[in-house]
Amino acid sequence: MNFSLEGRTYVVMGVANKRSIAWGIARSLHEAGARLIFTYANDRFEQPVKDLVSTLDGQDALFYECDVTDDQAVSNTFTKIKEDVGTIHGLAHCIAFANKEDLQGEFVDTSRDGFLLAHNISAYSLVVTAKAAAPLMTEGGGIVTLTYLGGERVVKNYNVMGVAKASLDASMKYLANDLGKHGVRVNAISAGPIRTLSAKGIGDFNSVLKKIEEEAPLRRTITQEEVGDSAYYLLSDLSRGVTGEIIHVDAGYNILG
Ligand code: NDP
Ligand code: KAL
Repeated sequence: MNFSLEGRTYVVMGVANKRSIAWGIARSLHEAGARLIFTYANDRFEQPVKDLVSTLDGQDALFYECDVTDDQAVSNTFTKIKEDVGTIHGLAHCIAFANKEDLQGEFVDTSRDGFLLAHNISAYSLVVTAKAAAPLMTEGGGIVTLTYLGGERVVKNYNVMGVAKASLDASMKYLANDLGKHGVRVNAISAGPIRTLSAKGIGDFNSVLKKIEEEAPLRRTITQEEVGDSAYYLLSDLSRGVTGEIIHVDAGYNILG
């Protein structure tokens, strides 16, 4: 079995900057020989993403704007991708958003709009992109999304995002069941805390990282590269018998009681 991704094409959604988990995934896929397609929420991020990708040697990437809250934008994006490359072999979905005011205080205070926004961008977006992307995976394929422990149990301040991640996790499993018959596998990586743009400005993030360093079985936090390599596993034939799974890339923290 050849585990190189030479001759394969993957869509990476959610690179904001060099700290993004999506960027760790892009680098792992690039090193394995894959051709990459990047999508970003609006054209404000086009040049920064292009500048980052120019640092990848010999990468002949494509770029598309795709706001995942817009059904037509998602559908248009994958129509264009089909026209431009034909077949794709996988997709990394690294997208989440909640209003800042809903990521502090008590979950019970979440507004209807805040609840719906978080679920729209962070969970439904997987469903709509999987529907648009799967038909392009004519040789079979893989979809990977990013989740967090706060969807499985209560984590301070994660609040509405935890409920959205629970929805994302369940959506991932239902999608795995629907798309498996077409040779498309759907899995999630539950990453440990990493300092990214999303995590910026969130109170207490340092103390979260410190707790991981003190208590996680590996006694350290994890990196974008480590998530990237697990995504490579899930998007390659190495994991050909795996679907509907959540792999924790979190230095073992989730096993603690
Ligand atoms: P980043 O801030 O780097 O990435 C978040 C991305 O979400 C951005 O690229 C942003 O795009 C994108 N996004 C937000 N709204 C939309 C939208 N409407 N349409 C399209 N894209 C949108 O943070 P991370 O790398 O940390 O986050 C990636 C994923 O990893 C998220 O699902 C997050 O929940 C998950 N995760 C993160 C952990 C961490 O500790 N950092 C831990 C566990 C999971 P743009 O910049 O173009 O607006
Ligand atoms: C318990 C943890 C501490 C942090 C609490 C909540 C984190 C929620 C993640 C969520 C994606 C953050 C936001 O939506 C931030 C947003 O309100 C403001 N930021 C932005 O708009 C920036 C500019 C853009 C790029 O961000 C997005 N997302 O578009 C959780 C920690 C320990 C683990 C984390 C950070 C998990 C996670 O899901 O990211």
